[in-house]
Amino acid sequence: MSLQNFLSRLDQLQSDAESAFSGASNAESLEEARVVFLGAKNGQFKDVQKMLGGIEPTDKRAAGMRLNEVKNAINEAFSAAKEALESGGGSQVDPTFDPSLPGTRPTLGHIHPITQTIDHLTEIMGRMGFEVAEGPEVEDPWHNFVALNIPEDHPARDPLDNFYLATAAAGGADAPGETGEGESLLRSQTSTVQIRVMKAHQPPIRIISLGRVYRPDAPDATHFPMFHQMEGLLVDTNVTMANLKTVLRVFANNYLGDDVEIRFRPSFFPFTEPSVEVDFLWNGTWIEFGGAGMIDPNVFEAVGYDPEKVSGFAFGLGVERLCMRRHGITDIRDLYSGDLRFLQQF
Ligand code: FA5
Repeated sequence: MSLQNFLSRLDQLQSDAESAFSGASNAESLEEARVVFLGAKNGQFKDVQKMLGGIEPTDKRAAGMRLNEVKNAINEAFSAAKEALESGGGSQVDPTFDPSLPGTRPTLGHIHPITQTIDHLTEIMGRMGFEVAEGPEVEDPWHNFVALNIPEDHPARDPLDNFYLATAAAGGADAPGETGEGESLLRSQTSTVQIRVMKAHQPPIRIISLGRVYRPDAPDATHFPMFHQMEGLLVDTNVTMANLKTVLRVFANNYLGDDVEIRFRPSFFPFTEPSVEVDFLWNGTWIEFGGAGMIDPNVFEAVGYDPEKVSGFAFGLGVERLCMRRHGITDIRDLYSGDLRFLQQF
């Protein structure tokens, strides 16, 4: 065999082996290719190596040198392909991939404006030392009414004003008779969390609780059957209405701006005495954001506190109304329409 033929056979072998190794898409096909080219018995390299015997003695040295080079190159190509497969990057290029086509932009999630508002309110109240407390959305009448001094015949307990559930009480009883005869309902106010926190902890207490509440209100621009409230509760000794007003004013100035004023209007809630409606003046209009007052002694007694020793205030503000005021939203229903063109503005 001429040297020329031998060398071109070697070149062909090297290029075949390299493309077979780099084209292997997994460990099995790489091993098959290795046996074809480097197999000790019938491998193609062995076959070519045998042809060395037919080369003229004067050309043997050059042929042998080239044979070694090709052997090293094929071994290196095999190691590189093996490493690429092991590191997870198959060397096979997807034939359908066209790098010149415009990409598909991944859709990014977006935090709902009410969740953003909850985070913001939590941050402002946290700076005044209020910690976050939570309670269940499915409540029993003891926590939703009885402990909050709302008697059996009070209109707030009317089935037309609440979502009663046809299941067993989910909140669990904290004391005998606290399950309200096994009924349960979707909580109509976050004031239930006041009771849960006071039952579990002794004063001083300084908490907020932000969450969903449910009422069968017909939806309109300012009402929705599911909405959120921010409950605040502070219990200590010698707490006064002035403390309540200061906390709410500092809150309003931080959330809505320095030019916001606050007003208390006399009102009635069974669980506070005295009770007030809280209005904020903003851009020339007084707007009601929630209710507040000093904790009624009957509530302290229901949770086992001595009303002679402790005093405190509570407030409950509508989160949607706060969010709407801050962002200039005119219809609460937009918040729950699921319309991304609206929601993505926040
Ligand atoms: C209460 O729910 C009392 N628990 C507040 C309270 C807490 C008083 C602690 C005293 C002490 P009220 O029913 O007024 O109060 O509701 C409070 C606020 O929730 C309202 O001012 C309003 O901002 C908001 N709100 C009430 N109903 C709806 C509704 N259907 N949709 C949206 N927001 C509502």
